[in-house]
Amino acid sequence: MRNSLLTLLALTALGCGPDEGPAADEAGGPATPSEETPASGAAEEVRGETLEAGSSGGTFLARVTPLVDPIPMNEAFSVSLSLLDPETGAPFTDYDEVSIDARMPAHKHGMLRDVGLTPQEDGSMRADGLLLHMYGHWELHVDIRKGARFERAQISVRLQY
Ligand SMILES: [Cu+2]
Repeated sequence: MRNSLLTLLALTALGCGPDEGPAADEAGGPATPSEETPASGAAEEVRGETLEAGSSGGTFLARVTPLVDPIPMNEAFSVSLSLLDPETGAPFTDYDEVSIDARMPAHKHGMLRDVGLTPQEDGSMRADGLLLHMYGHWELHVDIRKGARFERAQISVRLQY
């Protein structure tokens, strides 16, 4: 009985076509995504917990949703990034430049990678190429520049064993 069940599982796995994207990791942990938005684009079905923080001067709210769950160690991953007006919740666009980076404050080092930001149709941005190369406490830095003024929102991420 057990053998035939294993065979069936193996056949099911083989049945996944290459154009279906990465299979959802159902054993990924207790957290299930709280919102299941229909994917408008390709292969963005897996989403981690949304993290957010207000900027230092209260000008904007940064919202980050990993497009993978859990965040992998020492492996590039992507996040969805949205900047919002803290009072109205409307998309915040009053800046000249935006960037996202990550640092490990306890070790005084950064991420060693540049992150590309791509605007999305819904007003958010997709950040590709984030890579956390150690376990522990990281801070995501979302920085905007408006003229000569800079402002940062800082989001804590704990990468656990
Ligand atoms: Cu470190």
